[in-house]
Amino acid sequence: MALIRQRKLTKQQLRRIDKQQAQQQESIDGSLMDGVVMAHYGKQLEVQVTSLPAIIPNPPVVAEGEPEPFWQAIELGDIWRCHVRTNLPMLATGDKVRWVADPNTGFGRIESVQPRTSLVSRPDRYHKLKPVAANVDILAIVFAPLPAAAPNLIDRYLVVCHHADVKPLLVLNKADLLAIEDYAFTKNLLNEYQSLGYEAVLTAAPCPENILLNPTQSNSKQAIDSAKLTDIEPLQQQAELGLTDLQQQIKDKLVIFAGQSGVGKSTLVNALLPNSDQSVNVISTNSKLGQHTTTTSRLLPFNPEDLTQGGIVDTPGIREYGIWHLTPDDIIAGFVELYPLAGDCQFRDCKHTHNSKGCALWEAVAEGKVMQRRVESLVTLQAEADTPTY
Ligand SMILES: Nc1nc2c(ncn2[C@@H]2O[C@H](COP(=O)(O)OP(=O)(O)OP(=O)(O)O)[C@@H](O)[C@H]2O)c(=O)[nH]1
Ligand SMILES: [Mg+2]
Ligand SMILES: [Zn+2]
Repeated sequence: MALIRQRKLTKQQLRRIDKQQAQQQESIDGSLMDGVVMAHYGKQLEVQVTSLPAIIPNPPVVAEGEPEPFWQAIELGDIWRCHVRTNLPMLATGDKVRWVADPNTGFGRIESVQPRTSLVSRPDRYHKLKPVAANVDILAIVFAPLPAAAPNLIDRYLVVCHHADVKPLLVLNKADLLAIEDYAFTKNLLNEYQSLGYEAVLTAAPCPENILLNPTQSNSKQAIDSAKLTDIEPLQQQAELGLTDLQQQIKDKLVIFAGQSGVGKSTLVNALLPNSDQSVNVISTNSKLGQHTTTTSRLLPFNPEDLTQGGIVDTPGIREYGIWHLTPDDIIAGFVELYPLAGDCQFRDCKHTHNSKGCALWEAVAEGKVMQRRVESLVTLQAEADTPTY
């Protein structure tokens, strides 16, 4: 039996306790404000103030001659380092939170997290699922004629989008290179995905290599001479419109850019952010803070003063996206045109490989209804997810 002496509290004492608790709650409620998680440093997060608390604390009155104590005023748009209440789930960049700021220390504490519209997470190298970014609206899947596009990687990102509830947007960058005939394959790839119903844009990012923007440079001249000249003008217009098109598509949205190294993600991001060297600035801010420079992802807003105008989540995490945490069913669900057919396979546990007996997917390939490479891509991804790597 527990040896706790139960003391009977008088009605008056109970009332007093209730009142104290209510006062405490009220003071937290009065200090609560809205914020958005801008970056993640292990246990600490950076949160931007998006609404002020109902009760704004006043700085202490300092007597003359006394040293002025530390005081961090709470202002809209400021970014605070925050701890997280222990009972909360793992938070991610993009999370909308309710939090309190302590002007005496300059630190905040996150009290709760608002429901998410989407969550991109990925398994870390120990296969533990980690949230990468929350409330992302669009995953821009960037590919290019050079380095040559890997269709299997595009399919992988489409599966990721499906699983995370994020809308995919295919971005064929370096459209200027399409002036070179050898790269017709890449354009064709874009058409294929469009025919599956995915939104797509064609862009040429402003940079010295862009042969449409710098047609007189020697390397551009060479490329243009080898291309059919008649093709260049419409392409030029299309690519120029493309960047505006991309801008329109991601306006007021939170976007992640994913894709192979060298396809031009950073170049595009810099062109899309008003303060083009923002990503460089962020690094210097980090080093000023001294420690915790490793960040999983960071939100770069289109308008730093108004996060509702969206922005870009810069995340290294999405680059090599493992799919071990997905089931074969999760994966096929990300193949829009194949998913409805899977139930028609002769065997319920059909692996959809080329020689699978009675495979509805391969029948559809034979009838020219679906693309063979998509079925092969599905099989590769399902096999990868099925392989225990530890
Ligand atoms: N011709 C041409 N070159 C481009 C275009 N966009 C980017 N580039 C060039 O391609 C190279 C790679 O661009 P990045 O923006 O660094 O590529 P990234 O996708 O960020 O690469 P990682 O950071 O390694 O993942 C740079 O030299 C860019 O100048 C484009 O539209 N046309
Ligand atoms: Mg980059
Ligand atoms: Zn099958």
